[in-house]
Amino acid sequence: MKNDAANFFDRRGFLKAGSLTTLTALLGTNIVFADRLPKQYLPVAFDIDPLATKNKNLVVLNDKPWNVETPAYLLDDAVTPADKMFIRNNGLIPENIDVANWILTINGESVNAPKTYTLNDLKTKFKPYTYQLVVECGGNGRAGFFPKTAGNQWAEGGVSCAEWTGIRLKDLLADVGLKDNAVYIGYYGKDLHLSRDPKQPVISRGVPIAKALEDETIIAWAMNGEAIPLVHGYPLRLVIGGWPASVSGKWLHTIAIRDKVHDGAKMTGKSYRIPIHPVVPGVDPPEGDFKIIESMPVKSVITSPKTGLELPIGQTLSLRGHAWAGDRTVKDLHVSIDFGQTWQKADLKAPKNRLAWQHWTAEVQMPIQGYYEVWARATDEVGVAQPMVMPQWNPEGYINNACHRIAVKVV
Ligand SMILES: Nc1nc2c(c(=O)[nH]1)N[C@H]1C(S)=C(S)[C@@H](COP(=O)(O)O)O[C@H]1N2
Ligand SMILES: [Mo]
Repeated sequence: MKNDAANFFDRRGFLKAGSLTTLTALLGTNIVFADRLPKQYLPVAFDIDPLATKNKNLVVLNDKPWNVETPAYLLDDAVTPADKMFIRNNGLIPENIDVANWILTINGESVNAPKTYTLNDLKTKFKPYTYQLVVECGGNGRAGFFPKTAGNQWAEGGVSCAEWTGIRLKDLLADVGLKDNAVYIGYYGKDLHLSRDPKQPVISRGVPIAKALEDETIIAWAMNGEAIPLVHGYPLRLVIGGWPASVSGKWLHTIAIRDKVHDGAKMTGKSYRIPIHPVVPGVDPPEGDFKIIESMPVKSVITSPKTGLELPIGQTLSLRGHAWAGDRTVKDLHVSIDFGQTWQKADLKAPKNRLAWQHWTAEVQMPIQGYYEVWARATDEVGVAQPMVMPQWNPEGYINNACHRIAVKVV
């Protein structure tokens, strides 16, 4: 039953007769008021929802649509497993996915002629590649902005770095044939608007053609060596590392090659945009004064220990985590136990491939008993470091890359 909650409902969102039989059999008794279950609801005893395959310690920020955050200590794996991957949906997970007839269409003003591909075409006609890619929500860190901004209050866990397998978008576009005037791409996915109106777009974003044609921009059908989980875009997903994750379109069915900046849902207005010029916190300038977020800023996370550790005096504290820097690499990682007065260099590894996060480790010694914070600070290859406190405030609460802090009590 894993991952298939949507298949339990009919087109109108009510339990199918067949599903009811299955659930009754599993429960060993009948569901007395089954006909009164709200649309899209399963008996809670089954816990079949997008989280059915998720680690129970993830934090649900919203369930309509699903927005689920991974606490920092659960990001400890080198490669993020499916059960610890954050979820960010803008609409409803598509229902009744027909994999056998799934078609990817490439169209738009800047293709010579539109072309379609079956999943099998993609898997057999092009060379597959596997990359580990940082997928970080543009709103990750929003909870740290003051004054508060609207939107899901992500702390630090709206980020993942899984291994994605698929084909290079550039190989596919070479097969389609582009015109010289291509400037942007835009994706379309099969998810439904919260209103359930199929004509209402949910989200349709994209990137400039240069980013689209990078080696690591892929159309993926597998994550960590298995089919992509439903909630993460099954059966096909665009994966673009290093940029706001909103450009990595799930449940992908169409990519438009545009002769202008893509103008799909959440591409315009103030969505995924920040003011061109710094603003005083709390000031919301007019739409024309915003620019699209491109590469994400340098950032790091402490994944071990979990915040709140009690450490016996005299014991060395081993720290570890990851660091990443959008399109750039991370050059240095430092840790501090004295609120940023002094910094100690950590051991930092190279990324597995471009646009993957980098692992770091450090050992620190606390001098006396008492309360400490461990701060981690990454510096990218051009020397830009994470701010120790809140960076430039922006009205939508994007790209907060302040140092991650954990609490440690030496007893
Ligand atoms: N079709 C579709 N793609 C989407 C979204 C969505 O709502 N619909 N959300 C985007 C946003 S804002 C984020 S942060 C990532 C989240 O990816 P994940 O849920 O697999 O972690 O998916 C992106 N791709
Ligand atoms: Mo996002």
